[in-house]
Amino acid sequence: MTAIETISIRPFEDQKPGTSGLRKKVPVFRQPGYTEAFIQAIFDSIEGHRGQTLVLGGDGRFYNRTVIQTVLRMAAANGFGRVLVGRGGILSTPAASHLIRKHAALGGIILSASHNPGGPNEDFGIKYNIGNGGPAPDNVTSAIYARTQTIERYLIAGSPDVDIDQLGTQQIGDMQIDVIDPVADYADLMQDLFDFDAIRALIATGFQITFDAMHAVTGPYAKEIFVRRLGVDADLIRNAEPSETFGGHHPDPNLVHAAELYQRMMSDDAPDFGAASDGDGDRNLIIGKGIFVTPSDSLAILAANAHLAPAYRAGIVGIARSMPTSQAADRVAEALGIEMHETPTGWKYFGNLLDAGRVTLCGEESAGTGSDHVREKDGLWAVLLWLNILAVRRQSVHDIVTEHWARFGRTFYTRHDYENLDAAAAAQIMDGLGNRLDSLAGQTLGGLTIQQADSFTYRDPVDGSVAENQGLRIFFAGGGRIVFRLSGTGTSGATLRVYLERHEADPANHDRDPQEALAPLIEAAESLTGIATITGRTAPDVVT
Ligand code: G16
Repeated sequence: MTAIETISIRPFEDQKPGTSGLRKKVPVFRQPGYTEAFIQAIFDSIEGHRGQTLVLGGDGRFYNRTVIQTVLRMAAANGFGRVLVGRGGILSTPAASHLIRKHAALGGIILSASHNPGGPNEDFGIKYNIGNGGPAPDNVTSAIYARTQTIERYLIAGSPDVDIDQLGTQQIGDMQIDVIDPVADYADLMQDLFDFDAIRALIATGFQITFDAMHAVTGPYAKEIFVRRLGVDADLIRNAEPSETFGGHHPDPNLVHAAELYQRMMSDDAPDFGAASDGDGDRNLIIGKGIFVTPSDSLAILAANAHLAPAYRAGIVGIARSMPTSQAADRVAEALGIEMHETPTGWKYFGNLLDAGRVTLCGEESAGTGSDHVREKDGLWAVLLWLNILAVRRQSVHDIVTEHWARFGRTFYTRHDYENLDAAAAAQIMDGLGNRLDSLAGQTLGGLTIQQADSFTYRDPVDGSVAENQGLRIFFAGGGRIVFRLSGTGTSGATLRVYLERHEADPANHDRDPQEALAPLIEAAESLTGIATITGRTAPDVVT
């Protein structure tokens, strides 16, 4: 008989989930009872979990293995019937989403702080996904948070560690634990969606692909899919051994943290196609020889070409993008005569639209793209859809992108991040602008006229739920837009994100540098908010 222990605890005040689950520094999670309190709050808030199946895995970062054992013991004590856990405690976020759907699990717990660094003093995270495979929506995360504020005990089985490194079935009391291959099901799903023969044929012509797994979870997935199933040269898969500290780097696939890949793709002897993914495998970076494709453009181009891949041959029914993502995809939706939805930042807001069959593709400026095949963004899926399109069109990434711009116009886009700001200063900037929104229309800033200004509110067309205060939007005459928003994924201080865009129809101007093409808007952002005066920062920390 396995003993079930009831351990008394006091609530922790700071367990409010952010954009994507609870993210904190490892020492915060290591406080006695902290991790257990949050997991118990999840179990206490989901009804009917007795006897049900839970999917469990993480991105392999420091503390992953410890928390996997804690969740297993607590799931047994709370009466779950079965847990499917990835071998070594590993599951990429999209692979976990797929497994939840495939096995009709009640939900899943994914341990990840995404693109944030890992290590004893770095970041860790816990997120709960519901039965559709997607991130818990606001009503679920609110219930979890409410429970963390009153929690007084957690339940845990007094059992030894489970061997998570051997495939097979084990038990804790009445609960069955299946340690499964984290890669196989996901790789099969990708092979079902895409034309692997066509991609293999493209590679056989000498088309060179390089992929940077950033020492994160996608290494084993990339080896199976790209090397074993598609014939990519193994030497072109870089940083494919997952590490608990991501080799000491940020597993963030952007031009700052994947700078080496970027330099290589801009060199004279660059491969034809370069890509990277993040800590938990849901983000993507796409770079062609000599050309970086912004996530917003990538969504638009994938939407315009998706019908070239078997899974989307019948056409896509609709597109959704997060509000700060550029409006490039809207032009494609208009041309295709399909629905277009604008949601708040956070993949959880796409779930209802996908479940209702209103959209097929979703995307975010924060390097996330995905489809209705799972309910998470999916880094390798995006890479494979690009490869499938390239295999059919037999053109370079550069030509595909510039042809897209010639047809739809180019939406110049950039995001400026001010990281680790004093919370009061960040609030002063947001409140200062937020309080003046009603008086801005008609004002002119450096030759740009403000047409409209508001705070974004989303009404979900499927269940009618409302999300308010999702970012401040300033629209200018002529189609320019600036969005101001505070990040919900950081673990120290506040991060202010400023998103800037404008549409340019004339192909003669499409080669311009985005920072230069957006300079008047960048200046307008400063005069609207006084970021430099309030924070003392004269330039953003990260420009993407
Ligand atoms: C998470 C969410 C995304 C969101 C991103 C950025 O991504 O899943 O939907 O766009 O955070 O959020 P923020 O601007 O609030 O920092 P990930 O990859 O970190 O899980």
